[in-house]
Amino acid sequence: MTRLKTEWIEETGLKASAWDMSLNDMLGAGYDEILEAVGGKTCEEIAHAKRTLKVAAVPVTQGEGIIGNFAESVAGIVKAAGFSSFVTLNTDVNGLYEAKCKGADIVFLADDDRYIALNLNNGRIGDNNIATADAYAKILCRMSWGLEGKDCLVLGFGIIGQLMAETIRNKGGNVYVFEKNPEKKKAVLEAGYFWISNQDEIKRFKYIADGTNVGDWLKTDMLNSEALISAPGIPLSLDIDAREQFRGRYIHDLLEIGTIGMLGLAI
Ligand code: 2YJ
Repeated sequence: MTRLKTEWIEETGLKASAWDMSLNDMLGAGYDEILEAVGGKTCEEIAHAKRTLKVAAVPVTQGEGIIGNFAESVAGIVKAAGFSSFVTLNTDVNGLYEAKCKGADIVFLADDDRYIALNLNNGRIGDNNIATADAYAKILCRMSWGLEGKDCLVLGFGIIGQLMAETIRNKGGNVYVFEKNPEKKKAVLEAGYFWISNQDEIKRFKYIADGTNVGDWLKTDMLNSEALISAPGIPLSLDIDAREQFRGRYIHDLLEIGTIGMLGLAI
């Protein structure tokens, strides 16, 4: 799991509304649709949640410690989605206590291993891995006007890759997995997916979900010119030229889509 860096998320909170608009431009769907799709809620339920729920982001010092701007970014994203939100002054357990005392219904918090949204009223929980993978797989589905019967390539068979593969299969897609680690072949085949280890084969695919966490390795000439790429992996695989060539054909962010999906699961 990639640990975010302060400088990567300096403007995330401030730009969270603009990113919602960009998603709407590119996909005809933004935060509201992610809340609906990942959380399985109706738009009435979501509108009610926005009016009534208070969300707190609690900084956590455990392990490698606080990432500057992390809790602020989370609160900013939640606010941009239309919810009331705040960052607690205190950290860890004391921050959780503060959140509850100040009337928070949902708390967001992350340590080095897990990032969750916990609903203090009903016990619902939104895990970042589950929410991120589900949101991005559904984004790929939307970008592609449905995945039924389509050959889809999942890059990387880590946690996010595995979860995206499941959602893609549930959407009717034929799942191929490109993974460099040969030890994962057995698990890929046992799960009923096709195994690809030759990088040249990536070019065959128009529908790609990228769960790898090595930046800048995916070059323009490795990709199908019609490729649509849903890319939660951090850092982004596409190199600078591919980012330019595939502008509007790939979706990637560092925190927003996953956080909104978590909120969808927690409300
Ligand atoms: O509160 C803080 O500022 C920090 N404790 C945040 C830590 C964020 N955690 C991570 O980035 C980990 N890599 C886990 C993320 C899980 C996402 N799949």
